[in-house]
Amino acid sequence: MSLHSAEQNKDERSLRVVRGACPHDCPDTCALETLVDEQGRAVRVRGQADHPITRGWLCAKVNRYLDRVYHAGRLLYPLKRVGPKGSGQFARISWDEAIAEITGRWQEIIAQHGAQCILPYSYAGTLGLVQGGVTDSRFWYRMGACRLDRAICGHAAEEAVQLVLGGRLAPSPEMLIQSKLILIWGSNPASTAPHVMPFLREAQRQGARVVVIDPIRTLTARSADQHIQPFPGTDAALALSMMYVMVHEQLHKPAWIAQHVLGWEQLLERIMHYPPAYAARITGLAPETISDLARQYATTTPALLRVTDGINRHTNGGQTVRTLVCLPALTGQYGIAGGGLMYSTSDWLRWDKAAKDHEQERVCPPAPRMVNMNRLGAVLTGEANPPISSLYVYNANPVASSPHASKIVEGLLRDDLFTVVHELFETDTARYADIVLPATSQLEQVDLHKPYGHLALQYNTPAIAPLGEARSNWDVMRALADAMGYQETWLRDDAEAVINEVLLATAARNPVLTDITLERLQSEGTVPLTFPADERVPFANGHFRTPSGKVEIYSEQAAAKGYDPLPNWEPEVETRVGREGLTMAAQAAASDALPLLCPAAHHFVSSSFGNLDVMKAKEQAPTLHIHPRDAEVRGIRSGQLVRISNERGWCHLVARVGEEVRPGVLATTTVWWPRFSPDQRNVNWTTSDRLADFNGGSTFYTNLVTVEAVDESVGCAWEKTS
Ligand SMILES: Nc1nc2c(c(=O)[nH]1)N[C@H]1C(S)=C(S)[C@@H](COP(=O)(O)OP(=O)(O)OC[C@H]3O[C@@H](n4cnc5c(=O)[nH]c(N)nc54)[C@H](O)[C@@H]3O)O[C@H]1N2
Ligand SMILES: Nc1nc2c(c(=O)[nH]1)N[C@H]1C(S)=C(S)[C@@H](COP(=O)(O)OP(=O)(O)OC[C@H]3O[C@@H](n4cnc5c(=O)[nH]c(N)nc54)[C@H](O)[C@@H]3O)O[C@H]1N2
Ligand code: SF4
Ligand SMILES: [Mo]
Repeated sequence: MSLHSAEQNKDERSLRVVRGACPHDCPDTCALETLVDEQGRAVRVRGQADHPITRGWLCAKVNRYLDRVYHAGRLLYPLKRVGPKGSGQFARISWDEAIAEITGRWQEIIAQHGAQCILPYSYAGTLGLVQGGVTDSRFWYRMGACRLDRAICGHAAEEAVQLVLGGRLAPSPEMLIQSKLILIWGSNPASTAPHVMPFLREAQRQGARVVVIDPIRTLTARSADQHIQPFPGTDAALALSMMYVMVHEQLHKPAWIAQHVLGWEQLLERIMHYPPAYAARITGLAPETISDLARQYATTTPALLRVTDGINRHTNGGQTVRTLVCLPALTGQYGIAGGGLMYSTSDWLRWDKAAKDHEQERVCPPAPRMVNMNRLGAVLTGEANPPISSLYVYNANPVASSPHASKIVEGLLRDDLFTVVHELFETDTARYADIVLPATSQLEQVDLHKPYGHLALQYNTPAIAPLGEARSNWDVMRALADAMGYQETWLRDDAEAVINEVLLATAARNPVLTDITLERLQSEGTVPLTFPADERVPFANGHFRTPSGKVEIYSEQAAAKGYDPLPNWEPEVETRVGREGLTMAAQAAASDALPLLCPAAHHFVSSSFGNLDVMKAKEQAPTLHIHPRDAEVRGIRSGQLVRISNERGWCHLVARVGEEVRPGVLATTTVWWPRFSPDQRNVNWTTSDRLADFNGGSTFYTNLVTVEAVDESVGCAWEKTS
């Protein structure tokens, strides 16, 4: 032991260790340990050593969580706007004044226009049961506020998985080591679920092959055994063509299919339209690459398919994911340890809805209209009738992270819109607020976390007192309920009581909570769901959660929703790929619009962490990756400022010329705060608020833009803001 660590250990003996949960939107849901000194100050955050997935380490972002908690920009007091909207001019007010002003305005709105004119807007600031789920429902349902369809992330994929398998069941990452072939398809765990990576490496050491299918050479792709780069939005054609090869070479498993699949004959007919020579024209891959991938997949067992939400953010995202999810059925990979699909573990445990939401209580008015969060700009500027009169934003930063941002800003500038933002920081969204409320960080609040990437519950005990006058989401809901005169105990209970109620109600009908109590969660922090190891392989009993109990390739439920009853490839709405194939001229022109992908950045979680200097420095710049061929025709050099634009808007990015992307495809990572970007705007000034084919999903990655170099003088604008 070095002198340094000996001293550190001695120092640490005087510190209190508090167990918590990472609140961020990440499948790893890490177990945190916060070390708190005698003055009540957190001095270190680390990963819990004996947690099955966290295993003692945190990602690059949350390793610096204290930089976030004690950031100089933390909002500490309620504020009221004193300058024009968006000017960032605020004056301090008390909580009593803030709550009185908000509820006073709401009572007027309710009397004049109805509660459906008040819109709560939230997403993934924290995934906790109380500070997320319960905050999203109880108070708003009691009021009868406008409903929000929280469809910004994985809605199309979720529905696709639901239609085919009837539920989101996935193996926990530990099971990866049983796989012999792992297809990572439109997913980038090295950045977005980093605790999957050690299991992936272990699998590789034991002889498994890892193939990444992604138009971008991601961090995950760089360490794979093979990287296949299809043109974006063409994956369903690739999967159908793999099926074609399997059937032609009789590599599929007819007996398994006969027993477990609904709609095989109908699918077969579709598959026949996708010989590799045709799919090659669509995907931009060589026909041999497709045949070879099909053979690898069909002849290796167990073979695991990892799909996450990245690939679903296209106009054809629902059908794409649905087609991919059918692949394991062709070779009977469902129900095998180390095989099948790794999408999400969410449906092993679903919280009891009645206990969580209290929606059916007699005091709650009937559910009013619902608006889709992807349409926020449109909703604020005319799509909603009667118009939205008040917007209450928490757990979200729409000006940075929601599509078609210029429309959102236009809406937020409305003089007749009363906007409240509950936040830790003065985000680009908070700047447009009439009232800003200070929020607690995870170290300052109680919560319970149910992961979507593994199988252990995580309790979050507060480690420190709230900074300044910061309050948790649920505590603000309780104060608002009080001021609105709502008497119900389920709007007054504290976070522990809420957790206890939901746990008890859920445990009464789901055996995975057997013996899991609030007391146990509080004392142990991490508590694995209680079910036997042999039941941890999804669908091992051959039963699927669909109406027929089978893998539903043909789906009556899809047909009833007006979707194609079968999986298929549809060209995207904005694309260079039609049914005849990819229309990339041999001689690409500078004026050609190209598809721009904008997936997750390694050092941010959506826009969270985007205000930390250390993370900005690591991300370097809002970068545009462009292939040398496409850069050359446009006269673009690395380091140069470029303008990307389409009919929705434009922004400036810093070019990086290289082979991170295939020719004809652009990429940037998201999301940079507009405030810290050139000209105070980011890529979401160009992304579309069109909805995906399934379930109102977002379509951030169906985005054709033109690119041009800008003159050097604009370059200074980036230097100044960075
Ligand atoms: N560091 C970090 N971690 C995060 C997040 C973050 O912002 N930063 N965000 C969190 C959230 S909210 C989510 S939803 C998850 C997302 O987790 P992931 O799904 O892993 O992440 P994404 O980066 O959205 O997309 C994954 C990959 O899909 C690829 N992709 C996009 N379109 C296509 C396509 O048409 N075909 C193919 N084959 N690939 C395509 C992208 O190039 C990208 O590399 O990550 C979570 N974790
Ligand atoms: N261009 C582009 N845009 C994207 C994506 C993309 O791939 N490309 N990905 C999309 C995806 S997958 C997602 S999930 C969305 C996420 O979009 P959002 O849910 O809006 O996520 P963030 O931008 O991280 O904003 C969350 C905000 O909540 C705040 N917050 C954190 N904890 C608390 C709390 O306890 N209380 C309160 N009141 N606030 C809190 C944080 O400080 C942060 O500002 O972004 C989407 N945006
Ligand atoms: S963001 Fe993900 S990897 Fe990082 S600490 Fe949180 S749960 Fe773990
Ligand atoms: Mo997401």
